[in-house]
Amino acid sequence: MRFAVIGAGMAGILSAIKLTEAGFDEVTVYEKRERLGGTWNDNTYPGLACDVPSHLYSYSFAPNPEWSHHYSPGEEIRGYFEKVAGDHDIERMIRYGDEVVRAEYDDGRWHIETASGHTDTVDVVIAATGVLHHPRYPDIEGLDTFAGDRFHSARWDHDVDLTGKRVGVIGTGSTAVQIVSALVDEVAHLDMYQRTAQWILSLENPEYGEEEKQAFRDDPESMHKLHEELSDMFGNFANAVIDADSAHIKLIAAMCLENLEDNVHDDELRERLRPDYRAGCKRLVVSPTFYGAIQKPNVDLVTSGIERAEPEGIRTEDGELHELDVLVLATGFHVDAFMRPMVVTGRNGVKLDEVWADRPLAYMSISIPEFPNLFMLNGPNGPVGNFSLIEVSEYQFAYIEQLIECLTEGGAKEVCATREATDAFEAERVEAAQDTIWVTGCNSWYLDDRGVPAAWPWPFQHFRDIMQTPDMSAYELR
Ligand code: N01
Repeated sequence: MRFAVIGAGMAGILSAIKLTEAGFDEVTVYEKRERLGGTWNDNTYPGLACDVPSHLYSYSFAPNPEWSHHYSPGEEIRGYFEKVAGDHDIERMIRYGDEVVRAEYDDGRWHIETASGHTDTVDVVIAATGVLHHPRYPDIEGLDTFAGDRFHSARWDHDVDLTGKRVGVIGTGSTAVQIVSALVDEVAHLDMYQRTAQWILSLENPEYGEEEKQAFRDDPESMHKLHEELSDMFGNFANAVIDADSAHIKLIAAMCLENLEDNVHDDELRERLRPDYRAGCKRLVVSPTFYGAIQKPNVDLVTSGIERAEPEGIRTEDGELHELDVLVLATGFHVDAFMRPMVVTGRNGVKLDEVWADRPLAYMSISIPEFPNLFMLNGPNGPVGNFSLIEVSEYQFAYIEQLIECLTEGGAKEVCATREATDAFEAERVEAAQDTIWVTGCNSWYLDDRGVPAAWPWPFQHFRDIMQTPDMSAYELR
């Protein structure tokens, strides 16, 4: 059996390790960038960190006693993935700097083509291409006329020295909040352009002291225990957001409100920072430092809408010109692209772009009808945003391994979800999504073009349970 894993981020590295452990040695990981790490390679902006605790945002099989903080910085996380890849000797399988542009299923195998013209033929494709991956640039008139430096948060230009500059940050999501908090003391002036206020949960981020790290080194079991405890804690959060009436989501809302009331001192600024929708409706922003940063004298929260960009800066709807040297677009991602723009062709010439013309869908977010032996990690409508995606990927991979066994031991040549099972799954998912906090009156990247959350709307335990064993009646084996 030959495998192509697409993407050397967290999920691609996991796949390569698990396939190797299962005894497969014909595995190539295609990575379009020159380094592994996926989102932790793309994002290098100041203040980058993960708001999932580090001891949870770790592979269960690779606990790390060296985490510096409860929520460790991005470069440290990328370093962790590099170390795990090295420890498991999978770097040799990664083909760097070559993007897969085409995958076509023909004669029972997948034919892969990369941007450099390299071709490969494999039995199984694992798409580990990420979710928050394709930068979304704002549609702002005159953006190209801005004379200063300008870049998206996920394409940070480290050649631009921000010291003493006037910097504008567009956006108020998790990314913008981290950037503003990190830059405030470095720049001369900072404007944050807010279209929508955000609820902010303040969680402290202590360092791990040497004694604590030594205790983890001496007793790796304690890290497993901590991983489990944190997983349960996050399970509670996941359960809270899928039930808009839950006591837990009300508690989170109260914590966010208290943070706003206690920590923003100016009445007028506090009102401008107060969201007009429920906490958790958008993906919750976690920051113990943002309110401190936004109240510094060199920072302006700009709430008048953006009229256009001009060579000197941003003109807002109130007529004011905000002069800037640098403009940062923390404007999020196209979350419905998944493995596209890769051209993927399944059985009988069916094109993924056509199957996903309305919107992406997949059975259990893993398998697409008519695309046999192609499995996705963190595919459409999965548990994104409110779980540790590492834990999610581990469950998904264990499930995919059982589908692969149908090919290696079950005598089948093809396995993929049926159309009926996929449609039924999707209908149940859409129905359940109506009870979630995500549909209580806000705009967010969770919502698809119909306003239906493109996310997993069931309890965390349900996800764990359902990933244990594939229901083979939902699959077609040939
Ligand atoms: O992107 P976003 P992000 N004019 O889509 C605004 C994960 N993450 O990169 O809300 C003006 O959340 C837009 O405004 P509005 C996490 O899952 C995790 O910040 O649409 N503004 C919004 O404020 C997160 O949710 C960590 O009205 C415009 C912002 O841009 C996800 O990544 C850290 C605009 C986009 O926010 C995405 O976060 C960072 C326009 N034309 C990210 N267009 C962790 O710590 C867009 N906006 C794990």
